[in-house]
This record gives sequence, C-alpha cells and structure tokens, in this order.
Amino acid sequence: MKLAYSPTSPYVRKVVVLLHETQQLDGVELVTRTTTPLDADAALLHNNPLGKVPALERSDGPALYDSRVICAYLDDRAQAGFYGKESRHWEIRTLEATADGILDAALLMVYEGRMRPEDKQMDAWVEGQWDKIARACDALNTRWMSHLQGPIDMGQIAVGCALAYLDFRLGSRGWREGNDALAAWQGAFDSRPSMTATRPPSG
Ligand SMILES: N[C@@H](CCC(=O)N[C@@H](CS)C(=O)NCC(=O)O)C(=O)O
Repeated sequence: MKLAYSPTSPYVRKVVVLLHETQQLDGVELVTRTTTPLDADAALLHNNPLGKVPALERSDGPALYDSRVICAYLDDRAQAGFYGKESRHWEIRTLEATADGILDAALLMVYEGRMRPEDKQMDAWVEGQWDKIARACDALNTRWMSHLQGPIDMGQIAVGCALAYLDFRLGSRGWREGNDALAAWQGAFDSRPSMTATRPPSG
C-alpha cells in the first residue's frame, strides 16, 4: 500500500501513529505529496479528487481517503480493536470527530494566514475558528478525561495529534490554560514512541 503523506499534516500523523501502534508500518510506503487548496498535487488527484492528504492506495481495491476512513480500514485490517465495540465504539467515533473538528478549525486558521492576502483576512472569522477549538478543549478537559485515561484507542490518537498540532502551529494561543487535566494527559501521550517517531519537522 502507498500512503500519500506529508510530514506536517496532522491528519496524516493520525494514520502513521496508528500504523506504529498496530505494527503495520512495514506494509505501507510513505509517498510525500505537497498540496494546498490553491495548488493541488496533480499526482494525488487520481487517488483523492479532493486533492488532500492522506490518501491510501491499495492493490486490492480503490484508494481510500479521509483519515477517518483510512484509520478505520487499517484498524479492521489488523483486527486491532482501536475503535472499540458497542457503546465505546460510538464514544471513540465522537472523540475522533471532536479531535478532527479541532484540526479542521486550526487548519482553516493556518490557511487564512498563509493563503489569503492580508487585506482580505477576517479577524472575526479567525476568532470564530479559535472559539470552536477552545470549546472543544474545554469539553475534552471536563467530560472526556476518564475515557482518555483508558486503554489506547483511535479517539486518543486523534486527540493526541490534534493537541500536538495546536502546539506546532498555534502555540501562542495557549490551549492548556484552564485545561490542566487535558494538558497532563497530553504530556504523557506525547511521549509514546509512536508520537516521538512522528514529530513534524520544525518550521
Ligand atoms: N478530512 C480530511 C482532511 C485532510 C486535509 O485537510 N489535509 C490537508 C493537509 S493537513 C490537505 O491536504 N490540504 C489540502 C487542501 O485542503 O486542498 C482528513 O481527515 O483526511
């Protein structure tokens, strides 16, 4: 299998952390793709018409895209149980959706600063994205700690990657403020070998 990859993409990181945690790295070649909303990587488009990473090319079926789909596929392939069963399954999916929502808002903030000319940027819109992130961090800190402290699953991987991305791109916003339990959890999760092996390059 070939994974359309970027070392700085937090969505790709979710997939690669799962590959580490489920010992599936050997079966997947990482193929670097550089793509933005303004300049899609042409080589990526036959695997993902949306022009986004990650996308997973398979020999025995059509390419898969969107990190949630790829992670569910890889979990099933390894029979790893990272999506749990019964009520825990739906908790994990909601936790992953919360983490991905943090990422979606964070990426929009980053793109606004990078892709849009300065005179067209809209502060209120950027702050609206940050408000989503702040509310989601508060919800994780107040309602999700007991789940986060349980056995590792895909929800935890997604939250770990989302919080690390906030540190990477929006560190000055200070997501830890008022979220002590979440900050302590993140500190421990971030030192897992799968997380240290997938740190984005600085810059
Ligand atoms: N929902 C997608 C989001 C993927 C995504 O937005 N990836 C970014 C890189 S971090 C990308 O490829 N952006 C290019 C674009 O938006 O055109 C997923 O979970 O895989």
